[in-house]
Parts: sequence; C-alpha cells; structure tokens
Amino acid sequence: MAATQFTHEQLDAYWMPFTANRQFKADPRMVVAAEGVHLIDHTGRRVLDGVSGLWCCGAGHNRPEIVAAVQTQLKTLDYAPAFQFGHPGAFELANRIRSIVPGALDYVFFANSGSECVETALKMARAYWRLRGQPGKTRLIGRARGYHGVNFGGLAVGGIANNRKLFGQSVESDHLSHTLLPQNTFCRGLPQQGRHLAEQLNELIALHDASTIAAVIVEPVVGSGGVIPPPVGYLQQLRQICSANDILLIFDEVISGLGRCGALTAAERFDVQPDILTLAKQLTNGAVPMGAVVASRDIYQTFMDAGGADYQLEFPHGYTYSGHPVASAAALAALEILVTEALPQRVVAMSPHFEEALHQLRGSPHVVDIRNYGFAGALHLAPCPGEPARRPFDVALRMWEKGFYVRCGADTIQLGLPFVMATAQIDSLLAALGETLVELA
Ligand code: PXG
Ligand code: PLP
Repeated sequence: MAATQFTHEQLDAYWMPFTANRQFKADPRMVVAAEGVHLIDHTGRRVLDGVSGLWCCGAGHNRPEIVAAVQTQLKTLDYAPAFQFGHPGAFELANRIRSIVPGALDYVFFANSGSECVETALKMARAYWRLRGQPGKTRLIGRARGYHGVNFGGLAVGGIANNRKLFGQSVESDHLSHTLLPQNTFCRGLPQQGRHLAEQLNELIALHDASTIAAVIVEPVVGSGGVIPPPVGYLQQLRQICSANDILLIFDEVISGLGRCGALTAAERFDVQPDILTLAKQLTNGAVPMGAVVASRDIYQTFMDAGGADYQLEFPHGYTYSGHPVASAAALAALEILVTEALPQRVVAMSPHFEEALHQLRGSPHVVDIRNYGFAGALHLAPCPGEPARRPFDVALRMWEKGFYVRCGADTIQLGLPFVMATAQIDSLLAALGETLVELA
C-alpha cells in the first residue's frame, strides 16, 4: 500500500509532457527527492537512476557544490536583464565553455533548453548565409531518427514520425537516412559499416542544389531515437561534403556533450569540427534549465561585420532567461565537478564493463539489437504485433516496480548511466533488466 495516495483533483490539472497522462494519473510515479544515483519516490522507495534523470544528472543528484552555488547566487542577484545588460557569471561561463570545446568554436549564445538551442542554431545558420550574400540558402537537413527538440525548427529537421505527424508543415527541410544497418546489429561501440550513408548528402545536394541549403544538423551519437552511434568515418565524411559545398555542419550535443561519450564533446572524441555545437541537459547537471549554442569565430565575425552602426543589434534573437544568473552559477559549479573529478575519463574507463554487461542481454526474449557508446546504451525490442512501443513501456514500468529507472522510447529501452555509477550498481541494473525481459516474455 502506497504511503501517500493522490486524488484525481490533485493530479488532474497538470498536462504532463511526453507522458501517457491517463496511465500516469491512474498509477502515479511521483519522485519526491533524489540523492546520488538514486531517485526517492512518494512511498519512500530508493530507485536506481539508470538514465541520469533525463540524461542530465551525470554527476549524481543533489550535488552540494551546485546547491551551494545556486543558493549563494540567489541571495546576491536573482535576475539581471538579459538584453543590453549583462552580469559577470554569464561571461565567466561563456569563457569556461569556450575553453572546453574544440577548435575555433569560440562564441557562446545562451538558451534555456535543448529545443531553444536548436532553434537558435538553425536561425544562426540561415542568417549567416543571408549576411554573406546568399539569402537562398535556407533549407535545413536532418536525419531519420534524429531528435532535435520539439519546437518548429527542431521538428522540421527531426526524424521521429510520431513527434511530427500532428503538427503540419513547418520549415523547409529534408532528411538523410539513419545509419542502422542489418549487418551492424549487436555491434559494440561504433559500427564499421555505414560510412557510405553520408554520401546521401551528395544526392540531396544534387536534388536541391547547394545554393538552397543552409545547414546539416546531426546528433553525433543519436540519443532519443534509440542510441545510434555513428559508423566509423561517417561524421568525417559529412564534414568533408559540407565543407566542399558551403553548408554549415551543426552538432546537436544536447545528450552527447559533457561526458556521456567519454569526452567533453563528441566532436572532440571523434575529432570532427562542427561550425555550431549545442549543449544543454548536463550543462547544469540538471539543476537549473540552461542550454548553450557555441558558434565558430567565422560565424560570430560575420554577424559583427554586418552589424551596421554600433548601437544596432547584430542578431535579433534571445530569451528573457538567456544566461540567467542562477543557471550560470549552477553551470560553473557543474563544469567544475565534471573536470576536477575527471568524469569523462571515468566514462572511458568504465564503459567496457557497461558494454559487456549490456551485451550479456543478447538472447534475452525479444531483443533484436543492442547498441552502446560511452555511458549510453539501448536494447531494441521486437514490437508486439499491432502495438508498437508497448513492450518497452511494459518493461520500463516493471523495472520501476523493482526499484530501477530505465527509459522507453519507441521500440527501445534506453540507458544513460550517471557517470558516477558504481560497477555493482551497473550489474544490478542490467541483471534486473534481464529478469524483467524473461518475466514479460
Ligand atoms: N537535441 C537533442 C539531441 C536532445 O537529445 C533536445 C535537443 C531537446 O532538449 P530539451 O531540453 O528541449 O528537451 C534533446 C532532448 C530521452 C529524452 O529519453 C531525450 C531528450 C529529452 C527528453 C527525453 O531520450 N532529449
Ligand atoms: N510571449 C510573450 C507575450 C512575451 O512577452 C515573451 C517575452 O517577453 C515571450 C513570449 C518569450 O518569452 P521568453 O523570452 O521567456 O522565451
């Protein structure tokens, strides 16, 4: 018997995001506290967090250093107007981010979520070409199975049909195919096959002409679409084709950035230099909403050079809460933890163990593919006839009942381990997953 029951009146008003509202309100899973790698639910149970919240709390929940930084900031400066005024924390954070991203990604624009980062990056790309005298370059290219948030631009380049179909036409876009190939099933880490799929970009260029294309946006490792690591050489090939055709390359690193792939960015890990890179989620370790769009020196300089008189705006874009003081303080503290505790290096050291334990589930009922990179992993389950997405939903619910939190997305179960998770905790999580697959077979 639950220690606390919730009434219909208590639960009714909140229209929950990306949630089966009717099911939740009939059987609520209320999280009331968190600590380290555990969530604590309304009945007082400690649940092992296999997704780092929603891929955002890699350093573990309720880190005292972040709590202290937020408290201090709130007592000093709760808010400073973001437009035409600044505060020191946002400048300090921009410099910090500049120091941890590769190459000439030198200018940081702040947003409040991954979705806002994507809109910002896409608008930057279009405006860049207009300012360079090529206003026809407006088309945006994404990928099937890509996820770039839920706002209109991000939906247009996104490749998850279920997220798009209700909302009609938005921005002109096109898509490369995903990189899942039958010969790569159950491969560990980066698949060897599939580099050639980047050549599809040449076909889209032939179809639309490079003079109409502003940017290609990809997640270096697909997250929400079911953890799809890039084939060896694929991102290099995309970079080469973009450069040869004057097309900007945007890496959406909302999940892949800041440790998850075993480096501060996937761009660094794979040694491919994008023109624009997005960060969110892990930026504040989930404590306060914040995102950052990092642009190349060339892009920033183009806006500055075309800016007109010095009182005029170079980029008419921004959010009330861009570079919010409390978010900036949380991010500075979170990045300090990430770097001083060498958490990306910990992910590199621990991911072979995770990979091995995850791939032990090969042969479990309904498992048709397993994919992993760094501290991200997915089990692809064969769909129930006529009920796509049912099986992962049931698995995730049963796991919650057993005291483990995993995520379901389309036909996959997804894991995004906290960077600080202990070996024994990884083992217990995957053992429970194996048992659950057998129980529900
Ligand atoms: N880009 C990428 C690559 C993302 O993964 C967004 C943009 C949008 O971020 P916001 O902050 O607007 O949600 C994301 C977010 C999941 C899951 O379980 C993934 C996301 C969000 C919620 C759940 O896979 N990704
Ligand atoms: N809608 C209205 C009516 C507003 O006044 C504003 C901001 O001033 C916005 C939307 C945008 O809000 P935000 O800057 O938080 O994205």
